[in-house]
Amino acid sequence: MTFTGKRIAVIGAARTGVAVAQALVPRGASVCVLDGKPEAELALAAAALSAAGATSVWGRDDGPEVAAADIVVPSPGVPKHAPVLRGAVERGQTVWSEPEVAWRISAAPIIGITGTNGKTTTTALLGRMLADAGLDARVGGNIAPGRPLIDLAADAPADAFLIAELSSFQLEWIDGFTPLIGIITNITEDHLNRHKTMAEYTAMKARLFENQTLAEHAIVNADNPLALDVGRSSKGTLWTFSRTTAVERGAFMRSGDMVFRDGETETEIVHASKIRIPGSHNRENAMAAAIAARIVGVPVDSLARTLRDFAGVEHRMEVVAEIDGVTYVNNSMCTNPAALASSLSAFWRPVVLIAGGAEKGLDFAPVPPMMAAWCRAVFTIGDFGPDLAAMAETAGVEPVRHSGDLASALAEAVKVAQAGDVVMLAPGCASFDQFADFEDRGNQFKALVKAQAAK
Ligand code: UMA
Repeated sequence: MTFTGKRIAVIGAARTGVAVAQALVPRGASVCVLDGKPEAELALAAAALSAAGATSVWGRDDGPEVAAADIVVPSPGVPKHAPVLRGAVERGQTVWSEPEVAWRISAAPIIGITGTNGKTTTTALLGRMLADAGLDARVGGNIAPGRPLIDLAADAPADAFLIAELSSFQLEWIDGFTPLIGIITNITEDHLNRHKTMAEYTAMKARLFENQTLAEHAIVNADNPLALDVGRSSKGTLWTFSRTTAVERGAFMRSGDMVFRDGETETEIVHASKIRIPGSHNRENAMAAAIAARIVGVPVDSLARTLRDFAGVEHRMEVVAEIDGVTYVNNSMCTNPAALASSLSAFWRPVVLIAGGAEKGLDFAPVPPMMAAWCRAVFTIGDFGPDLAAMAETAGVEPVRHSGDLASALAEAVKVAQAGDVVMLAPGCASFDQFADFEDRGNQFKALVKAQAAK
């Protein structure tokens, strides 16, 4: 479709707002970006917007510019029930998220990856698989740091593939969006402060598949009941992956080997011990990415090579240093209980855990049994730290302490860790009580570990 002459109101002047303006102004749209914050707080965005030829409004995110727009584009951080969006819906205006606009301008097919956990690793790994096979793969979306999907879409040729991590927030306002391949890694509790119920959260993830036909592909985790249900309701060609059972079309583990089956023929891809990213959850991510890569024609030997080489994503199970036989791991991207629980067994070694932060109303029931099984010690930080420390004590971990801040927690962890242990920052919580974001938290952890290594 053409955006020429269209009036676009974008709500939020951060990464999404700037990227939408940069993509649509050159396509002849008149773009106005509104943000509730004052201009002084968003000086870089203000400069980028004026350079892009967009107008901007500061200090309010609603007003006549929105009411007059042909299309309203909310940033993902704008809640669905925000007055500005309720007003637009009541007036019967078109409200499209940035991925919807990206899909409408893109010459290249989109591979969209969503899920509660694993989507960043799967997105990055799939990008590497395609690039290693000589395909033009462009990676972005919700992944941070990275390029918004619309930024990728703006200049991609038809023979490229756009590989985009998508959050449930970004799927809230899609309409015709149809990914060539959609992947749901898993669905467990997260973001209930925004989506209120699991049913609503699951329904948002399911939107990834809602416009697909048999010409498109839906890939889901057969070991995760919610994801499997969503896959079965898709009208796309269904592919599944499983760590425990052979599947008809997709990928599974058999005697330690990853096997790919396209319905008729079976091919062994690689032995699990050769996959460089650690942990059983990463085998799931590897299977999901391998299926997508096979669909677009990546040869099996190339796929296997990538799985042997790919070392992972920053802040996700990132090995920072080995000091006196102890491995220090930055898993700051772990922001919910399911991710915390699964990360504890990833190395199959005792874990000195640093966890805590801002809590999002989630159920931590899966965490204490994993703490009991894997933790040598637990040191907690942030608002939810005392609660997590209480859980660890009840689980029988000793020692446990609420250290308060990251530097104190690391200092205590260093004292109790023994050769062969893993000291892991796996907060299981959001970061905003003590840090700018999860990257800031991970970077501070890495700086502290490096200072420790230099002692
Ligand atoms: N704003 C308003 N009114 C509101 C709400 C926000 O004016 O009611 C303004 C804020 O003042 C702010 C701007 O909107 O200036 C922020 O918008 P945003 O939070 O959507 O931020 P962006 O920089 O556009 O980043 C978004 C994603 N952020 C969120 O989903 C919260 C980024 O994902 C994504 O990388 C980027 O678009 C590009 O696609 C980050 C994230 O934390 C990494 N995602 C969550 C996650 O992974 O758990 C979902």
